[in-house]
Formats: sequence, structure tokens, C-alpha cells
Amino acid sequence: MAEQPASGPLVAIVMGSDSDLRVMGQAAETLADLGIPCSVQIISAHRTPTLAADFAAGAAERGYRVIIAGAGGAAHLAGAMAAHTVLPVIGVPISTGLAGGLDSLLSTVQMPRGVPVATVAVDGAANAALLAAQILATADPKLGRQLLERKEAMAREVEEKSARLGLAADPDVI
Ligand code: RP5
Repeated sequence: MAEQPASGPLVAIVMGSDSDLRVMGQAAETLADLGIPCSVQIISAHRTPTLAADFAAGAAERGYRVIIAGAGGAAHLAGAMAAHTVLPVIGVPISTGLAGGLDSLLSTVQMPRGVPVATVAVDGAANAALLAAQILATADPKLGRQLLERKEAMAREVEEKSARLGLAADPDVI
């Protein structure tokens, strides 16, 4: 895999349509919170198939380490990316009017053996960003510590909510 340019984006966020931005914007925001540079682009597996293939095929060479792909309906974008790269591809199924996005979920998750896509929940763009960060953190101890601190803060929030409701912690566990 190519060496990473010093300051280029590490994560590519691609989405099938501008209508996906309401969800995929959350991935960009989460990565920005973590200080991880990313790019955001509209690329469609169906409307711009050549661009989709070319982008995925050249992504590693351009320094990307993870691709996050969001699409809805016949949601083939993540799979189309994965077909052309060995970078980890995280798929975000976008909700639709059909059973809340079950069409998108199945289109994204049901990849054939040999071409994996790590699929998050419907509209799970924030988790896609966190998963991308965790992948990057395997080679970045500082980022790993940052993610651990977020997890600890999340646990404290739960404890505080519990305390506010006057719920006792299980003495056998604590
Ligand atoms: C998919 O079709 C896109 O990812 C989007 O979720 C859905 C609808 O696209 P638009 O008709 O809103 O452009 O390709």
C-alpha cells in the first residue's frame, strides 16, 4: 500500500446522492471532532459508474486508508468501492421509505464471499466514522488513547444518568 502523504485526507466519505448528505454529514462531523482529515464526495455506483471504479482503484495510492460509502435503495456504492480496492470499506445504508431502509441495509450488507463491506446500522454514519477511526488507531496510539477517553466519557454519562434516576448500581458488578 502507498505511503500516506503528510497532510492529505485519510478517510474518503462517498455518497450516492446529495440527498444522502443529511446522514453522511454526521460521519464528516465525527471525523472532524477526532481531528481526522477526510474528503466528502458524491459518487454513484449507477449514475457515475466509471468514476466509482476509478476512485476506488486509485484511493490507496492517493493516501486514503479507509473508505466510508453511504447509499440508499439499490445501495451498491460500498460494494462497488470494495470491488476495486483492498482498503477497508465501511458501508452506511441510508434510510428509505421502504421498511425504514431495509432495502439499503440488505443491498449494502449482502456482499459475496471475497469482497467484504463492514456494514453499520441504517443511517449509522457516526458509527462508520468511529469504526474508521478505530481502524486508523491500530497504527496510531495517540488516536487510540483519544478513542478510549471517548469510551470512558460515554460510560460516565451512563452512570450519571443512572444516578440522576436514583438507580442503584449492582454491588456484585461494581
Ligand atoms: C441512491 O439513491 C442514493 O444513494 C440515494 O440514497 C438514493 C436516492 O437518490 P436521489 O434520487 O435522491 O438522488 O443512489
